[in-house]
Amino acid sequence: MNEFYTALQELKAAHEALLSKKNAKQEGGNGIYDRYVNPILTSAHAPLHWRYDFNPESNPYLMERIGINATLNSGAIKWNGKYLLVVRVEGNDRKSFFAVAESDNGIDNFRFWDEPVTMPETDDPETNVYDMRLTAHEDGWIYGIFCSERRDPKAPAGDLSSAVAAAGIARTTDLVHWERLPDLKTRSQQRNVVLHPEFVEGKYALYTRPQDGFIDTGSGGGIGWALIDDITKAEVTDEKIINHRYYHTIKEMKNGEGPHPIKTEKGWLHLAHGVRGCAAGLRYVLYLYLTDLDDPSKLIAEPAGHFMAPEGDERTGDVSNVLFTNGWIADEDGTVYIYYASSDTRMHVATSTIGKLLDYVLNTPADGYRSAMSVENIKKMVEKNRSERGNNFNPF
Ligand code: BGC
Ligand code: BMA
Repeated sequence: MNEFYTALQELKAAHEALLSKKNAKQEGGNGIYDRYVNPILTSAHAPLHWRYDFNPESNPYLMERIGINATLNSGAIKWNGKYLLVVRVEGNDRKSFFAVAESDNGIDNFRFWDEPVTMPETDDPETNVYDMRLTAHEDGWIYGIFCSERRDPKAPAGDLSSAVAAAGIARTTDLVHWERLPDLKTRSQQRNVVLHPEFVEGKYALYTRPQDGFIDTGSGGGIGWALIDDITKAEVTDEKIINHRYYHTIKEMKNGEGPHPIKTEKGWLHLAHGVRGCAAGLRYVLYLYLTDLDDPSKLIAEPAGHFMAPEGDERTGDVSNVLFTNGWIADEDGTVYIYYASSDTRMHVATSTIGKLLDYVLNTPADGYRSAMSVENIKKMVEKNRSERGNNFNPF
């Protein structure tokens, strides 16, 4: 018995040490954002009381009864002065669910709330839920739109992998009690659906990602835009693509909106992911683009290539070579907290500012779609630096 309690104490002490660990900015960097030394959430951060039965009689070996496999793709919101993530927590059973984790400063000491979110199901319950985007809408509700996935009813008997993805919609005022609304009605499968925070032409506006199949976007794909009359019976009737896929770019195979865009004086600042296929599988990276303040569906700037790509330890995990994001927080002082997951395994934060991100989107060369154009961009840079050499400003 004593042994049990000693072991339990050690377990709790190690957990507390992990949760209270301070984070620090990584040295170096590219001037655009800062990465941090430690991931902000891992499976080991999951509360012990979700995983262990603390009773020595029913759990004499102090075994973990319910294993947590990963903490990934999290929605984010600043709420009552705290930085909250609605984390996709995945159990060893491969089911994911949502759980809120809270931090005072947005960069460390994230702690899960006592219990995972109880998300109401619809009449046709899904198998799995994931990747929630949070939007505090001007209608007063906080919405969570997420992927609701079930086995493809048309799949042949032996095919236990084919699935269909739809957008689940729920809303809350306290992030504890959620009202589930009907899933988004749309012609195609949908993942990566995001609610714009303001009404547009008096309607709710959604970023969508129409696709033909579960994985393949097929002839579809691109980030779409749709206006919705009634969010309690949301249906996409008309959808236009506002951010396209292109051959030989970081989003050749597919792309999708991350969290909802941030409103800035120069336009709506968007964070998205782009995917290309290669011998190692799908490679997911993050990119930014800017749309018009008065017409959020109108693209005004988009730097070439990725904004962030997997680096170092981020490169490996359950699904290696993946950075994915569905949450960021723009603070009152202009700091932007970018919450991203690496390789479908753990959560990280990177920080930047609205000023820096706008400078990045407006002054990074756009994609010329050909090697020769990339060389031209570098030559322009060299020429600029050469002409400024005379004034001792930038010797090289
Ligand atoms: C997984 C997602 C993944 C999707 C497409 C789902 O079953 O849960 O993480 O994005 O498949 O590969
Ligand atoms: C999906 C996404 C994410 C995931 C990624 C890589 O399509 O929706 O859930 O991070 O694939 O596996």
